Amino acid sequence: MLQVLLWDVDGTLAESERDGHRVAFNRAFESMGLSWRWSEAHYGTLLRITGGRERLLADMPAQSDAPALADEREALARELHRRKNAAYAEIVREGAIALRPGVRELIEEALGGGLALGIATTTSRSNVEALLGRHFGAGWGRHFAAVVCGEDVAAKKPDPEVYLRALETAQVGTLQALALEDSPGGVAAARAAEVPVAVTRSAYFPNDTVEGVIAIGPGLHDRLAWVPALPAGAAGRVTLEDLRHWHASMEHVSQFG
Ligand code: XBP
Ligand code: MG
Repeated sequence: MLQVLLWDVDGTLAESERDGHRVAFNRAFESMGLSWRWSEAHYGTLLRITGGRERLLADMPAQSDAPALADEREALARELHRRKNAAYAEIVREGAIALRPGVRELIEEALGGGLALGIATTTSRSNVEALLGRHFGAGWGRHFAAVVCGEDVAAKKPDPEVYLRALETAQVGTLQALALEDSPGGVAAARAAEVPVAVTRSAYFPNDTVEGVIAIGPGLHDRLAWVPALPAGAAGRVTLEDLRHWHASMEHVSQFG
């Protein structure tokens, strides 16, 4: 039986990449006198690499003025990442990053309906604190049985570690959990941990191939646009009952991009 909802953060709780992390990376470049700027399209390709510091290192070979030595690159990536996270928190505090439609309602319904909540993300803890603090207030952590972030794992998604730790912390088995994800890497992580996963398509992963998930849809705001189709009912957002339905039937569906 379903007992805990494990939320991915970037792309799932909020469209935080294009107008949040990307803009913050560019502010960090500027603050260090670097001419590097990540366009919306280029950032989309970089999102294949999970983790902001890892993303910075992956892009350095393409920058002619990046340091030559591996140690220097590491140090620069670390400082840029620190500045990026500070800038991201600022952007979130200014109110620029909304929750995706249907997210707040589902979280509130879960809290009222006896379903535990967890976070399973590869983003930094400070980013999670900023986003959830902004939208649910300073005491948001009280409502979450597990909050596993990038710093808590040795290997980020698509490695299953973040999910395995979330299950362990929330003290539930794989089949008592449901992961909500938006990216192929996130889906791979949940599947490798054997956690059933539902996909809310996001701006940067609108058509990517997704296989072996229990539901796929354009977002939590429209329950009638999902695969597998839900039993007839009113139009509107995806409800807890809808998640329980998918989880109980555990059909495996795929969409090919
Ligand atoms: C998405 C990510 C993160 C963020 C940036 O994480 O890959 O790397 O883009 O985060 P998820 P950091 O979808 O699992 O929440 O800069 O803090 O690494
Ligand atoms: Mg994501």
